Amino acid sequence: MATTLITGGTVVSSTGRAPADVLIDGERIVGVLEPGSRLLGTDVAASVDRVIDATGKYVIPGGIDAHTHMELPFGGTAAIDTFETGTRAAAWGGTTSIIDFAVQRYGERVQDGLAAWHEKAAGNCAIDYGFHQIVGGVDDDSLAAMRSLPDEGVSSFKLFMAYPGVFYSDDAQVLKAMQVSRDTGMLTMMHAENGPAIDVLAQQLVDQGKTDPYYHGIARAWEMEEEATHRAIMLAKLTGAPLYVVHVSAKQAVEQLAWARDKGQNVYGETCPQYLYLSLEEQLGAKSDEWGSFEGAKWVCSTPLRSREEGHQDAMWQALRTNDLQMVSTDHCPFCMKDQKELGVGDFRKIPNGIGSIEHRMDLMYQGVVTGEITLERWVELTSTTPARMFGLYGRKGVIQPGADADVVVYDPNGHTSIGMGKTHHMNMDHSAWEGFEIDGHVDTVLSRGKVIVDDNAYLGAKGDGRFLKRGLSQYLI
Ligand code: DUC
Ligand code: ZN
Ligand code: ZN
Repeated sequence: MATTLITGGTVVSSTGRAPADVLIDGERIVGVLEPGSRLLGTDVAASVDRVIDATGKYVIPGGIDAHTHMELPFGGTAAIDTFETGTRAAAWGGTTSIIDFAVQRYGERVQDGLAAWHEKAAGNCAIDYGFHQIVGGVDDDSLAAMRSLPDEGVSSFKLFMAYPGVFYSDDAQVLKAMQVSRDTGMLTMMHAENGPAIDVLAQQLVDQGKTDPYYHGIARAWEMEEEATHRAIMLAKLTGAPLYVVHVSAKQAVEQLAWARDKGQNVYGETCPQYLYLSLEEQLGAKSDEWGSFEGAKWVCSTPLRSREEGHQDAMWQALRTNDLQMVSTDHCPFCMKDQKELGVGDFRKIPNGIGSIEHRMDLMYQGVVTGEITLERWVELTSTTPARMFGLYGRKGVIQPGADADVVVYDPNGHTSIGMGKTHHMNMDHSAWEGFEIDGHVDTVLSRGKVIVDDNAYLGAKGDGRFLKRGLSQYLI
């Protein structure tokens, strides 16, 4: 087994930073050493197979993106990244583990949905991967099947209070699924938006000829998110289920989470880079020669972008600082403009919902360090350590310590890049939702279980490097 020493860098954890060398033996970290240490009288750097010079750089645990959708079927099409292309792009961006969502729909068996996701992913991933289970059809069979998920290493499931007729669960179904969550310890993940009310508002807008992408965000008003978040919290309280609300974008939804957390409830939430950086106003103004006012379709996602004037983005940053929100995932759900987003020309309801960001999450969140929104330590916590703890991976992932998998990123705070169109990313999209974003710093070197998979602008990984992660129950609950 090859030995590696990452030397000269500043190791950053969720609790501090210090100059240290990281010693790796095979797939594991075996030591975090004083810089220039000698072991058993020998210079460590001289006795390892490979030395990675991290002088002037940060050495951080590999990113964990706990919310991705490779090949998710949506609105008559499917998210365009496969496990191969999506995990490769993740690696380029310093993410070394993902947790994707296996899908079960009404009338299908949970076991079959999970098996289908194993089939899509096995042998195709560049980095390690786990699954949550979407339960889109809560009934007696699926409720019984859900009880076996923890044995399969799937310790969380997602329900939708949105999308009637597709993934939607009504309150009775949510209640029953949460009872399984309480009994098993599985985390209930919630898409908290009032779908039936949104569908009425969306129909009324289309009837008035308001069909542009911008109206997606008008139909999906923040009140719909606040209301559903509150309802989910109350159902979780009643049942005793631990609750994790995905893709939080409304400041009022955060207030609901904070209110429940202050009462000691096991309630958590994530936000995503799009809710920190992008806004409804910019979506309204988005125009291009090619797409006209349909350009805003590149930012159609659910929950939707929110108004900057109303202060949602600032509230998300604040919640990340105060731990009212605990982590940042991408909700990576990429669709091309051509043939996919354009399904919704003339009717925003038909635009597939999703943005691709898996490659940019670590960089985008690092900009929060640059601008002083978050500390370096909080950057690591939000993008790696808490995702590991929240989803039962901590110890193996999310930390640089002896015994942990050698998933390590060397991040160079120097340098500057501008995100451009398709050519400057490795995601399988014909555009970038992040076009024009200026990024300070960059990912230099990425190790996945000890193997260097990205180094100095070269991809050295291979499909099949990634293994399935059997996850335990959440290590974050109170
Ligand atoms: N919710 C998600 O989490 N991802 C894509 C679409 C959606 O509504
Ligand atoms: Zn969702
Ligand atoms: Zn999602």
